[in-house]
Amino acid sequence: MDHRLTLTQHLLREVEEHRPGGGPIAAILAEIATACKEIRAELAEVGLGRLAGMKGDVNVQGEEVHKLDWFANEVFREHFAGSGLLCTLVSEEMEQIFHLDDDCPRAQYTLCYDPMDGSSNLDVDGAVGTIFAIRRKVEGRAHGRPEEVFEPGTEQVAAGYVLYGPQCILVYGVGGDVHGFTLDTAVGEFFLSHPQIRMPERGREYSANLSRLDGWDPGFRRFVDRHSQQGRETTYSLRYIGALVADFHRVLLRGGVFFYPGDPQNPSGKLRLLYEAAPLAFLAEAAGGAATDGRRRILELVPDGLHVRTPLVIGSRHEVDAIEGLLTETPAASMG
Ligand code: AHM
Ligand code: MG
Repeated sequence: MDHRLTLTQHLLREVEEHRPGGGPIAAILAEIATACKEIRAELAEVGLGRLAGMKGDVNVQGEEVHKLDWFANEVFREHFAGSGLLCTLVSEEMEQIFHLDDDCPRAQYTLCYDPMDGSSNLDVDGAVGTIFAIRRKVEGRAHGRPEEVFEPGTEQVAAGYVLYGPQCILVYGVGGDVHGFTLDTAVGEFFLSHPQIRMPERGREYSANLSRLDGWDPGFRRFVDRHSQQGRETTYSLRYIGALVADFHRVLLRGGVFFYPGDPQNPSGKLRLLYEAAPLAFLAEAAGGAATDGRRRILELVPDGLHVRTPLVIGSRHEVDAIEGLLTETPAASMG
C-alpha cells in the first residue's frame, strides 16, 4: 500500500527544517487545520438549515454578516483561547484585536485570519475559503493594542489557506516551499497531494471583476484591452470566481494573474492587507510568483490599521511585471 503523508507528519518535518525550534508554529498550523475541518463539516450541511442565511449584523467592513462568517470566526476563537499557542487574534470579523490575556505570557505568536473568505458565494453553493498568517509577537509593545501588528508582511513566519471547494484543500508555507493537502473526508485527515507547488512563470488566464473597470488606473484597462478578443494579443481567458482563495488557488496552480485595483470610490480597492493580501503574497513569492499593489511589493507594506485595504496584483512573475510596466506609463500614453 502506498504511504500517504499526513499534514501532521509533514508539518513536523517542514517546520523544523525552515523554522528550527518552531514547534509552536507546527502546533498552530495543526490546530488551524482542525478548525477548518469543523468549518468544512458545517459548510457541507449548510443547505440543511441552522447556519444558512444572514445573521442580521453588519461587520467592521460595513458588510452584512452571514451566519457562517460568524460561526467560522467563533470556531477559531474557541480553538485558540486557552491553547497557550497564541497571544493575539486579528480577524476580518472582529473590529478590535482579540487579546488572549491568559495565554500571552507564554504564547509567542499572533494569528491574522479571514475565517470565511468569499462569503457572498455561500448563497449559490460556490467556493469559499479561510486565509491565515502567523506572525511572531512583537516584544516591547503594549499588547492588546492594534499597533502590535503594524509590521510588514515580511514578518510573517507562516501563511496558508483552506479552499472549501468540491475538495477541501489546505495550502501552507513556512518560508520554504509551498505545499498542498487534500482532506480525505472518510479518514478525517489532510494528506499531501500537491508537494512543492511552483507557480508557472506565466499563464493563460487573468482574473478580475471587470464591472469595476471604468474606475481603474488606465494601466489595468490597457492590460485588459490587450488581452481581450478584440485586442492585439489574444492569449488570455478571463476567470473570476469572486472568492479570493479560489481565484488565487487557480493562479497558484496554473499561473496568470489576479488583480483587484482601487477606484475613485475605494482608492485602496477591497481586499484587506493583514489577513488577505499579505498571507497570499507570502505564498505567491515562496512559490516563485509575485504580489504588488501595482507599484510596491505587498510584503513591504506597513499597515496602519487592522482592516486597512490594498490594491492587489498577484500571480505569475510575467503578468505581474507586465501590469506594473503598464501602470508606470503616463495615463495618456497608457491609453495608447
Ligand atoms: P469577504 O472576505 O468579505 O468575502 O470579501 C472579499 C472577497 C474576496 O474573496 C473576493 O476576491 C472579493 O471579495 C470579490 O469582490 P467583488 O464582489 O467586488 O468582485
Ligand atoms: Mg475575504
